[in-house]
Amino acid sequence: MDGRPVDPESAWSGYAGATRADPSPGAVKRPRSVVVRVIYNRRLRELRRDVMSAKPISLTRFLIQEQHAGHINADLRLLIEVVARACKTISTAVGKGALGGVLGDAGTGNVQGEAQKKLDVLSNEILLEANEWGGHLAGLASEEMEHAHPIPNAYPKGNYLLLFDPLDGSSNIDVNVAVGTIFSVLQCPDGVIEPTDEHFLQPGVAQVCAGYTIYGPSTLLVLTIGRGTHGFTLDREQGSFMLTRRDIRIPADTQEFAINMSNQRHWHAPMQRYVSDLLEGKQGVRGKDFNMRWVASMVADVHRILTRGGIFIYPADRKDLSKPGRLRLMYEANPMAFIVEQAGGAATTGRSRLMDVVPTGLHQRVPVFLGSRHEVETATRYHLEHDSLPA
Ligand code: AFP
Repeated sequence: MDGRPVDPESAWSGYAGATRADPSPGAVKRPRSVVVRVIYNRRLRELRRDVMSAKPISLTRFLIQEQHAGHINADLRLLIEVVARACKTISTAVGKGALGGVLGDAGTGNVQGEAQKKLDVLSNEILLEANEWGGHLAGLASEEMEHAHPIPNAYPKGNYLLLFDPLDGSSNIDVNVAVGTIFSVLQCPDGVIEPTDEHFLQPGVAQVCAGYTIYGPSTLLVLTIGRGTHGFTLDREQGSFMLTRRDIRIPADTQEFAINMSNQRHWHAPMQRYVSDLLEGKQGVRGKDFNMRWVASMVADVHRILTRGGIFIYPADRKDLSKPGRLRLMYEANPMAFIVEQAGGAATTGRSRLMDVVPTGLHQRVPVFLGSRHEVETATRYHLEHDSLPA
C-alpha cells in the first residue's frame, strides 16, 4: 500500500471475474493489492490443476488406481510391472541396433523351425530372467521355447501363467522397422503347483490381461485387463511408461486392409472373393476404395489399426496344409484379440470368435481376422456364406 486513498471503482476494475455489481452496498471493500493477490492465487491454483490433469499418469499409478478400484489384485499389478520393466530393457537393446552387437541371426532355430535372431534369444532371456523370481507366476511359456517353463523351486510361486512372443516381427529388426513383445496372462488352474503345457491350453476368453510393447520411433505399451484398452508411452528420460491414450476405440468402419498379398494364389475361395471385392473399389460391390498396408510385424499392423482403424488378416491357405494359418494362437492371436475387442473391435478365425477357440497345442497356429468391427464381420460373412453353399 502506498498510502493513497483507494478508488473502489479502479480496485475492482482489474479483477477479470468481477462485475460492476460486485461491491454491493455493505460489502467489505478490499484494497487493490489484496484483490490482486487473491486473483493471482486463484489463477495459480487453476493453472496447477490444469497442468496436473494434463500431465499423463504413470503405469504404476494407473495400476495402483485399478487395484484400489478392485479391478486387479496386487500380484497381477506387480506381474504387469515386471513385464513392463523387462520390455524397457528390450527397448534399450533394440534401440542400440548395430552398436549393441545384437543384430543378425543367432545361428539357432526355434521350436517352429524358424531361424532365430540374436534379439529373439536375448529378449526371451530378459523376459524369463525378469519374471522367474518375482513370486507372481506359476509358470511361463514362450514362442521361442518348446515347452512350458515352470518357476524353479528356489523362487516363490504365484497363481498366474505368463505367455509371450518375446520379439514379434523379428525378421524386421535388421532393416530397422518396428518390432514388439506380445504377452498374455492366464490364471493357473486351482491346485496346480508345477504347471505343464496342458495347463496353458485355455481359450482366449480366460485371459486376465494382455498387452504388447512396440519398439518403434517411440516405445509404447498397450494393455488391457479386461476394462478397455489403454496406451502408455515410454518417457525415456524418466524411465517410466506414461498413460497417453486412455480407452482406445477402433472405428467400426474402415477403408484400409492389411494382408500379405504375395500369398494370394494360395488362398481359399472366400478369401479370393473378399479381397477381389475390396480391390474393385468404388466401382465394385463394396462401393468404396480401399488402401493397403503391410508392415509384417503384427504389433505394428495392429497398432495402426488401434490408431486409425483397419482390418488385419492372416488367413489359412493352401501353401502348407499342415499349418492352419501362420500366426500362433497363444502368443499372438489371443492377446491381440483381447486387446482389439476391448477397444471395440472384433477378432475371428474368419468363421467364429477367435477367443473361443479351445487350444490343443502350445504352439498351435490359427487364421486371424481382426480390427474394425464392421469390416471383420463382413470378411467373416464371406466365409460363412461360402460354407453354406452346396458342395
Ligand atoms: P517374424 O517374427 O518371424 O518376423 O514373424 C512375424 C509374424 O509372426 C507377424 O508379426 C507378421 O504379421 C507375420 O509374421 C508376417 O508374415 P509374412 O512374413 O508371411 O508376411
